[in-house]
Amino acid sequence: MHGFRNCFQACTRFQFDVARERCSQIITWLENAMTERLPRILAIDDVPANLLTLGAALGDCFELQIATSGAIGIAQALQSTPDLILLDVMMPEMDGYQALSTLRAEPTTRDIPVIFVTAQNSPADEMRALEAGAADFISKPINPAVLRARIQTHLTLKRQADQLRAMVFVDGLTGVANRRQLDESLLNEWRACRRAQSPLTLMMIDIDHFKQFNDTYGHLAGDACLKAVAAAMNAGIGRSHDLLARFGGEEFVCLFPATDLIGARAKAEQLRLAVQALAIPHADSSVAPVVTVSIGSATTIPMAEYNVDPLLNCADDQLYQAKRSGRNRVCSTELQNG
Ligand code: GH3
Ligand code: MG
Ligand code: MG
Repeated sequence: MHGFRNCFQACTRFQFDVARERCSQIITWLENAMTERLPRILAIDDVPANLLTLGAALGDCFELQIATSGAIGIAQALQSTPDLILLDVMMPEMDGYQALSTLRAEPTTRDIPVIFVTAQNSPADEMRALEAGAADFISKPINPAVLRARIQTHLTLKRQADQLRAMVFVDGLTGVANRRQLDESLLNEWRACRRAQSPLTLMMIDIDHFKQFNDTYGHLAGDACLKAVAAAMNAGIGRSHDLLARFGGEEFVCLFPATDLIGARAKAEQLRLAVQALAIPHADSSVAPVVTVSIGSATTIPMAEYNVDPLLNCADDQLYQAKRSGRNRVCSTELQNG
């Protein structure tokens, strides 16, 4: 596979750029497919013989995990987040319906498809299972081929739903978070920082003279520039709760929980330098011969109920200061009583 990749990369000199990129994408896809792990299926049934039957039916297309009670199964699901759960209905202590409602209440396991595998087979039982939130219902004795086919269908549906969910929160052009994701993260981080009484930093980042960039190099080059700027800044976003989002147009917002004024200044400066280091030519900028950004940063310890407008306005004021005082710079402040 590496040999192929090298071969296609060597084609650059023949200017087969588009073909090379397509081939490279296909090779990446093949590499991923080859290293992809098997789908992980958790089977929960109190009768070990039933688990053995399921194991034999699944063959070696899946990685099987087993649990002999609802409680053990839930603990296992929370720990290993399987791709799909096969759940027996009649079990002592906690039956399948109780187990399902617990799985649905936990954020980690809420979206895992659950198939009931049960000796009950009346339409009323089936309706009850589906109404309780089961993805499907299979009667014992199971037919191995049907079981595998149904599992594959639900795994595909789950993958598609995950992809859609992810797309809803991603900016189409740059691939970083969008406004919807930003709103959600802001609410969560505001609450977390308020609980911990720790500082929350929000930065507004705006590309300098970007209208001029579009006018000089064209809108497509402008789009490529936006992508490169977003990628460079995203590479500098280290911690898992930090977030870079496209706010709109050529403006981005960065969110840094547990970051005080001094940390914010250092972080903002790092982002500014990362963009400058891209060295994207901008011949008509009065600031520098390359693309640059101005950054306004505001830091506060959240005190009140969620209201992020003062923090956003404060960062916006700082951005305005950065623009007015020459661009390609950082202005930052602290906001009291956030
Ligand atoms: P300043 O330094 O004061 O920020 O000047 P500016 O030219 O960057 O600011 P202005 O708000 O006047 O212009 C923003 C430009 O950003 C105008 C618009 O065409 C461009 N823009 C916004 N969204 C996109 C986009 O998705 N793609 C491209 N190529 N350009 C965009
Ligand atoms: Mg702007
Ligand atoms: Mg701008």
